[in-house]
Amino acid sequence: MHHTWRWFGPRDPVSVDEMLQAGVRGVVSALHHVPTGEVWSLDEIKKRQAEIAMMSDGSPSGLGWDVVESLPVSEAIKTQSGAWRDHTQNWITSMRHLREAGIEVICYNFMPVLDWTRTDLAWRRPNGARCMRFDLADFAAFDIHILARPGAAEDFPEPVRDEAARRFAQMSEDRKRALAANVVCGLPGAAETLSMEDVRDLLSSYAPVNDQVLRRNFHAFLEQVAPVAQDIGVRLCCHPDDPPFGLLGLPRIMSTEADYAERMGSVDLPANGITLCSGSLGARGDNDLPGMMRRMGSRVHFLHLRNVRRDKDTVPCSFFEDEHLGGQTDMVALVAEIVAEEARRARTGREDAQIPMRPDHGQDILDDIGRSGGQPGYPAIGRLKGLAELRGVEAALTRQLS
Ligand code: DNO
Repeated sequence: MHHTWRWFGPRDPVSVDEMLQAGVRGVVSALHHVPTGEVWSLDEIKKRQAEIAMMSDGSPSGLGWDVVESLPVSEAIKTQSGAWRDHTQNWITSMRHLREAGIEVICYNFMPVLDWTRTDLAWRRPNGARCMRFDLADFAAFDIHILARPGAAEDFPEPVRDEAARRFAQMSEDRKRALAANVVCGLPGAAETLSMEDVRDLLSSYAPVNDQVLRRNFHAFLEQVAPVAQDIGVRLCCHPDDPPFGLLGLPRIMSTEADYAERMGSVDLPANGITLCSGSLGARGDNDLPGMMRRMGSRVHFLHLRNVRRDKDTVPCSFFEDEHLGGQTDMVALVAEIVAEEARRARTGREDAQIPMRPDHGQDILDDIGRSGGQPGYPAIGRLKGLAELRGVEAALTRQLS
């Protein structure tokens, strides 16, 4: 695996020096400051590359910008409304600029409105570590009682509804505010603090977009972008839904192996690939991660290795982000499948034999706790620990093979 690290740019409290010391070989980044739908200029791309290439004392880091995460797909494209045609052309132009700058792997997602969502961003584990958690009853309390979305109650089984009502009745105003802020953290515009009215407006823009329409719009997008990617040597990799089940009445179309197979088949080109995110997909007990890697490995262009523990095996369910070798995905089995896929690629002379991987998320441990200004889930030490564990597994498995 090619070991990478997500860096949010110069404002990220985790520096280039620190990721280098954590042992990474490459960087995953994005131009978060460019509004969604606009073109990423070659100048801005090169500026980020220069930032990545330099340590804080000005010496070379030896690191490059290897993967884009994410080149965002606008809501207009997903709903085929407003300026969606211009946005698609701009997305293609950005992709061409990235390729011109030497970047070949582009991660994106096609999740309506919600990129990711959790109810707790710093949930305490018994050993004092903090992690992110999705609690279904808390989410239902938000959806039914705080957001007051019409029809929300029907979307949850009765015991969850009852539990949500009981919890909501006992919630302080502070807890209600915190819960709402946590849930909307992964929404576009969350940084500017969305009101519940804003969230309802965002959701209502999806009223005409059901599951089938979203699948059609995704297909139309892929038909435009994938042949260009194939032609210029870019590998596109779609990130799964996080969590991988329907929420807030929105359609979800990248949650299972069948979804992935359908999307890849719809434009059957190697450039139309996937991001295998074991954490997102692992929130469904029916997603077999090692099996997915075995069956779809040739189209996996990017790996997010992370682990979750589900409270129950229902879909949807509550879960928390466990340690990288904890949780319910058999990480050793998954890494073994990755190592096998890389060996297959090497045998057939594929230039992308090494798949970029990043330790996805990490628990807040040691000095991570209380370090402010970071993105939830992206602490320095928690991720370093995850990376170290994953590298250890990989090293042991590769030694066995040779
Ligand atoms: C959260 C991430 C997602 C991911 C995008 C990829 O931590 O996994 O925000 O970057 O969904 O498009």
